[in-house]
Amino acid sequence: MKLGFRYYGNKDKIPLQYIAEIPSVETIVSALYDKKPGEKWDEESLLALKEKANKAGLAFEVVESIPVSEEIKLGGPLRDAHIDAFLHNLELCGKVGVKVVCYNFMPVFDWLRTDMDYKNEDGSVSLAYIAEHFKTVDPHNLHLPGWDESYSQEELEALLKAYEKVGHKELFGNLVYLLKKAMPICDKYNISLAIHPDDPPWDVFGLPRIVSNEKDIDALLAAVDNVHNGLTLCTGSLGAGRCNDIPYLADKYSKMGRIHFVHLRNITFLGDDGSFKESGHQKGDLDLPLVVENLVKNGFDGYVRPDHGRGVFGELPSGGYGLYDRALGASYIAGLFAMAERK
Ligand code: DNO
Repeated sequence: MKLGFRYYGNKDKIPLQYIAEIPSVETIVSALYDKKPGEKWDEESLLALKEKANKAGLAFEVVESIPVSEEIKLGGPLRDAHIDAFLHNLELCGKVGVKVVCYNFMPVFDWLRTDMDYKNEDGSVSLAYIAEHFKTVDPHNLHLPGWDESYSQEELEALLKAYEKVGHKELFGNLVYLLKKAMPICDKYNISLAIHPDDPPWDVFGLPRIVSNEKDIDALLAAVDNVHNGLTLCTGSLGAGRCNDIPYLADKYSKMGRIHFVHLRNITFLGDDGSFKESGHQKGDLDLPLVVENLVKNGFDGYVRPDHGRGVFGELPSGGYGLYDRALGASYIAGLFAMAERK
């Protein structure tokens, strides 16, 4: 496996040099974050990012993400123009040597949490999803921690309305439509698309989600049966669904060669109502050593990165993307793989 670390470009508070100093990290996981969904990227900026990474001794082989516009997900009138831009960006990634592009197809919201500073007993701070708190969140008057205000309340209303006509079936059809257009570029550059599962893995605010469990993933891989149509196995996202057996899914989809990227973090369930907290990488209810064992057993040679960390060592909670706990996570992941590979 190749270990990566997310880097938010020039606006990232964590210098690239620090990332390069984390043992075993080989590549940044990054993107052109100032570009909007549906907008075309330019080769110079992508190359500049690559050169910056290379100067620090790191590769740039994973993009997270090329954002998918709501028009594409809705199958709206601008869909084809936005798909053109998506394909253009994918092609640029291929040209500059990126191997995997992570993306998601969640309507309107990406990952969702209700609490950004859940206090752990040891004094560290986690992101959490508390079902009771979620009940008080009103999408028509949205105040959600971590919601990056990608849309104004007005835009959000319009989107919620537009999605009234788009159920699971339509959303799935729109994803397949995009993927079929993307595969020739993936084949040409040997670059893989790796969809990020829904986080949490169930519908929210009545919006459909279609990458939440084994059945969803089976349907998606079968609909576009090309090795470049693959998965980001995000253990923490899928793992929040009690029906998802993560070591089993890791085994099944790596055997099929369809896992290209792994976000490896743990969660701890808080009761039976869907609540959970992110417990870093080492501790929690998911059996990550077994996940790694299964990946290695099947010859997995894709990319892995630590995911959201806790706030530790006095580092302010930073939406999961601080340095310290992710660096601890990277070391833990490297250790798990070293052991499994030795076996
Ligand atoms: C959260 C991330 C997600 C992920 C996107 C992929 O921290 O894992 O925002 O980048 O869903 O498109």
